[in-house]
Amino acid sequence: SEGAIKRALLSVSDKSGLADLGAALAARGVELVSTGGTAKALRDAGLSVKDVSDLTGFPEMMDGRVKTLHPTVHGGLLALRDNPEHVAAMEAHGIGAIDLVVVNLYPFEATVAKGASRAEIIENIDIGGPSMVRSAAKNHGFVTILTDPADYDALLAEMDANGGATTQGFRTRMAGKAYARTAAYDSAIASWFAFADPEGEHSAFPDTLPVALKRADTLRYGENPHQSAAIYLPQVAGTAGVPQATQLQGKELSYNNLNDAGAALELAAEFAGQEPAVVIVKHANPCGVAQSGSLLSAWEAALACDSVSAFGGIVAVNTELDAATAEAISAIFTEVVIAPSVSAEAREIFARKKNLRLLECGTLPDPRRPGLAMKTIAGGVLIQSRDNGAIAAYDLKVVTKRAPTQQELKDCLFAWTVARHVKSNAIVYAKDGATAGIGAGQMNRRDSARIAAIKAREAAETHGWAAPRTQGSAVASDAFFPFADGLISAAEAGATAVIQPGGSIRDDEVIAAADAAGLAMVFTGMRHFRH
Ligand code: 93A
Repeated sequence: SEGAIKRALLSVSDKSGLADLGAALAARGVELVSTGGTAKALRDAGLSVKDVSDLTGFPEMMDGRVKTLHPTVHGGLLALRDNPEHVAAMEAHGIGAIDLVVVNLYPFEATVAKGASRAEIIENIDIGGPSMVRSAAKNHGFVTILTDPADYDALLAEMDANGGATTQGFRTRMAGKAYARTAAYDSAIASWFAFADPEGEHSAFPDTLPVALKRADTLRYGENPHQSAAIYLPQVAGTAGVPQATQLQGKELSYNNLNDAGAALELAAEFAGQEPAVVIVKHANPCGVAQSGSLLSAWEAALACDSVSAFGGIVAVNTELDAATAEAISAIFTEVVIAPSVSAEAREIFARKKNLRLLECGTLPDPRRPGLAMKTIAGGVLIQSRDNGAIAAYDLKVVTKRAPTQQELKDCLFAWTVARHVKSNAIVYAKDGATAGIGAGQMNRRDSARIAAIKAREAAETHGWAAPRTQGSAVASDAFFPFADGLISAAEAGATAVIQPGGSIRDDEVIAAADAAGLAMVFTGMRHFRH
């Protein structure tokens, strides 16, 4: 009938569903034309197929680099069937119309992901395939383009419902999908050249940023129910994080769950290979972090910091989650738990909490890895290298008369590690490897210090401690104290040691105040704003 598909060109690297599709098209009277490997697969399935080389009069050559790049193919794809001049050109040059194109491309992304050689990667840049895809998609007024085996059944249903033709709506939809595919394909190629080519000159900030991100999932909603959301992942081998983790149980992860679990995991990863550590996060800020001889005691210490905020929290740990800790975590309402591994007993314990989302991530992300961090603002996107800078004990400069004791130094470094994961302005008190009070996200540093101290006092009341754990603690500030007041309030809260970047024009005043209060203070020389 009018517009029925009479001739199809099939050229696919991913041959899944090919034989069934070929048979279904043949049964509907469609002539099949194919490139080498595809033609062979169809013949092996007992179908009769014409070779593209018979159409073009040229053999496939140069290791297949030139197979379909020919006017006979592209003329058959691009000719407007209702344009007399186009039709005349087809007749004059012996070009037959091609009504359907089924193409999927050389697996460039998978070749990169498997760590192939540069030569193999280059050879997997498909040229003829995307050319046919783009020609067919441009001429979607007449030609149907399929680039995804998932659409084969829909094509057959279309044909059956329309006397062997497809509807304009279907062809338009498939054309849009086809260009999205070739755009993503070229993005992946451009990304590889920009960031991964072993012979390339890499810049973190190329003139145009090729982003090869693939949608992994659509989410139920975004940060709020009236916002829509989806998660996209980089197509890079060896990426470790929350989206790559295996969900062992529980409800679907929400946008906020993913965001919070990401924040929790990044902080837990700071303690990779060290003593057991527990991080509890709420609204992307840690509300309790501790390291201890056992995971259970780390959990207890982390929870004690702010058990009110921990309700409905997101928990990340740096080591295998054991039964005792699972039991303790289960005792309070927890949204998400993520661990490198979860013991069989711990899994059974969590299984009683049907809604709790339990994730096993295998390896922890490397906190020092390079990468880019993005943020949208009205009118643009800000991109920076991720905050992977770090200091070690030997980078610290003692600026007070008194140097920190070994224990104070340990607590300083612990507080500093936590502070870099707290939204600015961040003030973190820590004692004996546990946070004692966290002040986050305030517009001035003194308020963050006050809030941290208030929380520590509340924790002391809750637990019936004689004094808040800020007594004898170390305090970290993510950026320098611009005035002495913040430091004085930390001393009043009982801190005996301070870690901060330094670098204020009033450093002298701040150091004098520290000396007057008998504090030991170290400068890191590195700031960790986080907004
Ligand atoms: O090397 S190419 O860029 N040159 C071409 O002319 C060409 N035509 C189709 N690659 C080309 N293709 C690709 O070959 C298709 O996109 C498809 O992925 C693959 C199918 O080859 P075969 O049928 O031999 O398995």
